[in-house]
Amino acid sequence: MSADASSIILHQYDISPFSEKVRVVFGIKGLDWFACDEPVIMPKPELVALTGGYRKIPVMQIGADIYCDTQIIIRELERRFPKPSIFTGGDKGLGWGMGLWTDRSFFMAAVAVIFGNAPDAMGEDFKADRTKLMGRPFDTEAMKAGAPLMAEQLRANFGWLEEQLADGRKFLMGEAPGIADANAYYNLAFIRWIVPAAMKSAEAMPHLAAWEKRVTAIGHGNRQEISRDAALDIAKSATSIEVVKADPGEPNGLKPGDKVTVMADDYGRDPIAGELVSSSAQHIALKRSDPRVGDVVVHFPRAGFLVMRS
Ligand SMILES: N[C@@H](CCC(=O)N[C@@H](CS)C(=O)NCC(=O)O)C(=O)O
Repeated sequence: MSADASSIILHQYDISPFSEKVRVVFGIKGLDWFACDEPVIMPKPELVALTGGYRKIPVMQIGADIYCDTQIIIRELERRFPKPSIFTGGDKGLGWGMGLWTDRSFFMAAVAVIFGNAPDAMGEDFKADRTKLMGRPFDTEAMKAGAPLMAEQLRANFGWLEEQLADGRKFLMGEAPGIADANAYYNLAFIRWIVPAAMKSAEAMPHLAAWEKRVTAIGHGNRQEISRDAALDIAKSATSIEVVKADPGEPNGLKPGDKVTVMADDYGRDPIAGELVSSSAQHIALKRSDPRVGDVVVHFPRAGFLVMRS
């Protein structure tokens, strides 16, 4: 099967932990998807042509709709492919909020432990790129010094998962896997890929160790590959499905047609400019054009992103 305007294309790379979060959701939902491999460091000309400046990974493309950040990617997957749901245990709402724990403090502890223990896992060009991305030095010497402290943080985070699983449930919210599992799992996967020795404290937690294996066994759905050029061609010939819609509840009166810029509030704060198409408490969609991809609509979550009038 070759990809078309209705195919799910994930702009990703294999050792990207945030991509793993989405790949687990593909697995839970049993989806067919195309992996479009992107560079690990800048420049990423094809990705930026699609997003208008957002450079983080993953980005999901379906036709001419471009979804930036795992929160909005997973929200869109749940909307388009509701069965099986990722909300398996009454966590609709809390499942999203949990992402701000697992993507920020839990993830940062994992990063510090990984690169503190394996300061040379990536080259100098990677460190320079991540210094620019984070707006502060990606200092593996400092991470090395901090790794013992961060190992304690990591064990505490693992410990919460162990406590959640302690009643013998198979997954974090019950008998079926869902968003809570995808949120938590990718941090473990990231550590296991690069510094498996740092998984000792997790392996000492029997429920967590069994759960990790269970989530690994879910797999990633049905993956095929697509080139960056082919993905861009699909965007160029497709039309966005996003419908113009004003949100009367917009706190600052934003409405369709307004020129705005959107940027992440943490790292990788490159602003993305466009014209507002629709918005809600959880979603904002901007129309923009690029010579290579034509008219596209770029989607972002609201929590964790700043919207400014341009
Ligand atoms: N909040 C973002 C975080 C994404 C993120 O930090 N991704 C990492 C890779 S896993 C990244 O983009 N690193 C810089 C890069 O790949 O250029 C999300 O949920 O998608």
